[in-house]
Amino acid sequence: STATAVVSPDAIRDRFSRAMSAMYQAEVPQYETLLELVEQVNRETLDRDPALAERLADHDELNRLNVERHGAIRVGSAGELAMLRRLFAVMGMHPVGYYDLSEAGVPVHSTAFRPVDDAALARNPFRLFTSLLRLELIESAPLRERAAAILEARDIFTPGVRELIALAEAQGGLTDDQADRFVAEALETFRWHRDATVDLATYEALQAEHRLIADVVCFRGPHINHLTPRTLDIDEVQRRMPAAGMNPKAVIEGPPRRDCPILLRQTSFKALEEAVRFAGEDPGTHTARFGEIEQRGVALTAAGRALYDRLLTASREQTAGLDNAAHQRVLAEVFADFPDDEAELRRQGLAFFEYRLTDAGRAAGAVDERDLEALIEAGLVSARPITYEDFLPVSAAGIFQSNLGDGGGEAYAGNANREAFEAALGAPVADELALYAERERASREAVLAALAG
Ligand code: OOG
Ligand code: NI
Repeated sequence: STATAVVSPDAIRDRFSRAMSAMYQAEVPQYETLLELVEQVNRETLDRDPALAERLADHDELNRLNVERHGAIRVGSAGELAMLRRLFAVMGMHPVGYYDLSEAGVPVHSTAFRPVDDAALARNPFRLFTSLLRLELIESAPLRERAAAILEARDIFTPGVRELIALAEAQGGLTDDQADRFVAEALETFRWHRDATVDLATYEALQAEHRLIADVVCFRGPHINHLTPRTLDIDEVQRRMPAAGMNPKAVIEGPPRRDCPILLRQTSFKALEEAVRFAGEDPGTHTARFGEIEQRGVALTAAGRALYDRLLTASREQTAGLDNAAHQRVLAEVFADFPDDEAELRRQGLAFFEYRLTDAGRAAGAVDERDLEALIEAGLVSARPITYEDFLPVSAAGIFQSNLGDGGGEAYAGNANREAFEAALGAPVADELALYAERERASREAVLAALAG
């Protein structure tokens, strides 16, 4: 056999995310409209604010803006989740974080498959929020066993993708040609199927237990249920959605608008009711797929996250039932207690930053000063906010619920079970805070070592 170079996992992920986006545009035309709206608002925002454009370019954020997406899928069994882990690893996407949604009445727990190192994130940060159904939370034993049997009988992967995953593992990557085949084969797992695998009565029984259970169990595979572009002005996109024919959820999830954006703000348009066919040719409809947008800010430290969680909880007592404008006003008042200034966020240890030498710093020769704030003040070092690359459980619950409609949101006894999730996955999930802390630490050491001469 000819020895041929393997292509980088980053290149495969980039191809896959573009192929996924093209497939979803063909499947859900409203997604294409949403992409156009986001692109237009991003362009206007950058035109209006050249300083922002310069900062984003400087921070390696501008290149990735137009390819940046996250998607979401839901699977039904440990075997499916473990195989997905191997599939995503081929593209340099690894499980980060554990999210328990049962507390919010959604019988799943989740992780995000995403790239982890700086260069990979800068190239294409494509991520997939991946949820595993928790059949053990179904109370009725016969229904639980029926769902398990249906899931047991399906294979969500093509034989081709199974072979290529094994090949990638054995040879340490894929050649250009194999990578193209891998992308085409992998895409099949996430395609929409009009034909349900069950009859209408089974669908309705599962739907009555929880709409999400029917969505996971009754189809041939984990159809991609949304793809989310990143906007620079989520308030403006939300305002323009109705005129573009989209029905946005009531409120934007996450923190309020700020000078220094933190974490993640998200909103979505409501899921579409789509025609499906049940076994026995019964026609029906299924509601699963929706559109979502996000605006990302700086990653918070454990202290910053604790402050965010405390303020969000405090605001929730006051925001119940409010429209978005009023909701955002209350949030802004409550979040006045969260410093909105980069230097203050650094000094109080609330957010993660990456340090770099400035041109002056590179020219400075050996410097005695070891205090980073003093070095920043002297113009030798710059600090850039590290972008939050993960998700927020309270926001995710809000997104799930706005798409489950009536009958969603019943309570499951909140019981996180990270061990069970990792056992199903066949690997531990990385701790997102540790990843950000390591990036900050490495950049600080590098800067100080360079200045020590
Ligand atoms: C995932 C919902 C959560 C997000 O961005 O937090 C989500 C799903 O509906 O499967 O997409
Ligand atoms: Ni999402």
